[in-house]
Formats: sequence, structure tokens, C-alpha cells
Amino acid sequence: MSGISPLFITKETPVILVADDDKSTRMLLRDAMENEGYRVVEVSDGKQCLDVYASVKPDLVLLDAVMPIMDGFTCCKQLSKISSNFGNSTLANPVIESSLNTSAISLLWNSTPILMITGLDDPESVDRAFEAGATDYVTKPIHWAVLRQRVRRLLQQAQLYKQFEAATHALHELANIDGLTGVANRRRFDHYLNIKWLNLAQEQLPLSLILCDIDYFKLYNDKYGHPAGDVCLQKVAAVLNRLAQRNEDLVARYGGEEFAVIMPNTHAAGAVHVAASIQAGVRELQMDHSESEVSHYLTLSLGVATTLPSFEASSKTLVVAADKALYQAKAEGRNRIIL
Ligand code: GH3
Ligand code: MG
Ligand code: MG
Ligand code: MG
Repeated sequence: MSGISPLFITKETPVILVADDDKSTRMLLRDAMENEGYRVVEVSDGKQCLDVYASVKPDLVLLDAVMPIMDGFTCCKQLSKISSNFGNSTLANPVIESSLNTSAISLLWNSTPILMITGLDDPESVDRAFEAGATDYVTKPIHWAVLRQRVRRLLQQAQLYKQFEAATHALHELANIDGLTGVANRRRFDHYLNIKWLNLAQEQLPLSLILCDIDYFKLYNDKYGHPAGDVCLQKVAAVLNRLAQRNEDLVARYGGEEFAVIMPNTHAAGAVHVAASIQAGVRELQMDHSESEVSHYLTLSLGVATTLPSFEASSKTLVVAADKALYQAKAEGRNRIIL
């Protein structure tokens, strides 16, 4: 029986990259793999294998050991570096990382398995192959029934790995992203602020924080309804995302109708400039707010604080300072920025 085992729920045909300098071996491997229903791409040395890898995006590599230009061991080492990037999510969360032990998974389990097929059957070559990151090893002459089963199993494992990776990514999102607005949630805010605080204390560079609070939002909900209030929060979040542009800036939903922007390596003047553009950006949305006492449109109050982080103080001092500035902005009449 040919074809793909029922474990495969994807409709896509698996792609096998075959690297072998011997033409007749390549032809035999192609026939065997195509009989199983896979698509085959052939190359004749390790260098070519690396060159086409990114564009071919194989599901499995069948790799010879002894080849000219670049041998299979060297190629295998390079491939497993590319392939093994599990757990490098920018949303990495220490609780998830440690419970799943993602660094061990990435060491043991390449997302694209590499099966070495070689005439070398001495123990040293076997050790070298696995140390280079090979997932499995079979010797020539090829036992075709064994090879078929190994390939099937490796493809199944690779697919499970990809599902696991997707599930972990979703878990990271759930743990770090605010469901309503799509910006970082409070947990992510706390974690990121602490990390940046320590980095910048080390580097002796400033850290700024903007806290924004929608003015008279309770009255907005009362007048336009809670679902309209939700849409309003999404629009404000989008403005923040658009205007806090630098790579290291983090926009977060800090509380109900309160947002925060963490701005590493930013002086007070830079933070106030961004705060002013956020204030203007929300006003330009021209969202009717007839109940507001400061404008016909929806407005924000913003508190800005900047400090030079130190190992003696905690990041809480920055939050307290920005919160105090925000409170003052409210007290002085709202729709304004206080540093
Ligand atoms: P101030 O100008 O002093 O900030 O007044 P305010 O009415 O904006 O502040 P207050 O803290 O009294 O009310 C905040 C409101 O935000 C009340 C709460 O129902 C609303 N809110 C919090 N989270 C959500 C949410 O997810 N969706 C909606 N629609 N409203 C929310
Ligand atoms: Mg060879
Ligand atoms: Mg509030
Ligand atoms: Mg408010």
C-alpha cells in the first residue's frame, strides 16, 4: 500500500529533499519516495542542499554523508541550526518555557527532521551524525521497507512538532495579549518593564513611560452602550500602536480604559512628543462624546515619567511617577499631558 498514513491531516504533499552525490542512489530514492506519495527535490552535495533549503521548505531531508564540496555532516550541522528555533518567540513567557522545557525540545527535535543515509557504518560516523543534529541514521545498502517506515514516522513526528509549536505560540498569545484590543496585556507589561528596567540600569540609559486614560469613559459607555465602548477601546489601541513605532516600544492595556507605552532608551522630551501625537491621534478619530465635559470628541489624559533605572530602585517607581502625572492631568481638567 502506498500513500500517506492517516496521521496526516494536512492535505499538502510532503516534500523530501534528497542530497546524494550518486546519481543512481538519487534515482532509487526518488522512485521509492514518489511511490509513497511524496514530492522529491534532488541535489548532489551539501552546499546545494543548504542553498535550496529555504526555497524548497522540505518536510524531511535525506542526507548522504560522503559528498564533494560539502559533506553531509557539515551540511547537517548547518541545517539543524536553521531548523531548530523553537521557543524563540518574542512573547516568550518564563512560566510556559519552564513547564514545557522548550529549550530541550528544540535541542532534541528539529522541526525539519534530517535522516542520514550513508555507507559509513562505523560507530564514530554514527556519533558524528547525531552530534551534528541528525534525527535518524540508516546505512547503505538501503533496506527499503525500513526506510519507508522511518520516513513515515519522521514525517508524522515533524507534523506533531509543528502542531505543538502552533499550540505553544497560541499559549504565548493567550498569556500575553489583551483579547479585546490585541495589544500586550498587563502581565506582558509587568514582565517587559522589569526586563527593560534591568537592561537599562546596566546600560545607564533612560526609560520613559506614558500612561493614558480615556476621559469620562464611564459616561461614554452609559451614553453609547458597552459594545460601542469596546470598539472605542480598539480604536484607541490602534492609534497607540501606530504612533509608538520604535521596535522596542511596547503598547499595553494597563487596566480597563487605561493604556501604557513603555519607551526604552527615550528621554522625557521624546516621550512627551509621542504623548502629544497620541493625544492628537485620538482627537483626530473624532469619536463623538457628547457627555464629555472637555470636548465634543473623545479625549485622553496622559501622564509621562522618565527615569534612569538603577539596581537599587524598582520599576514600580516609574509607574508611580507616571500615575501621579496622570492623576494631575485629570485634576487640572483632563485632555492634557503632564510630565
Ligand atoms: P475619568 O475621566 O476620570 O477617567 O472618568 P472615567 O469615567 O473614564 O473613569 P472611571 O474609572 O470612572 O470609569 C472607567 C470606565 O471604563 C468604567 C468601565 O465600565 C469602563 N471600562 C473598563 N473596561 C472596559 C471594557 O473592556 N469595555 C468597556 N466598554 N468599558 C470598559
Ligand atoms: Mg556519497
Ligand atoms: Mg481609569
Ligand atoms: Mg477614564
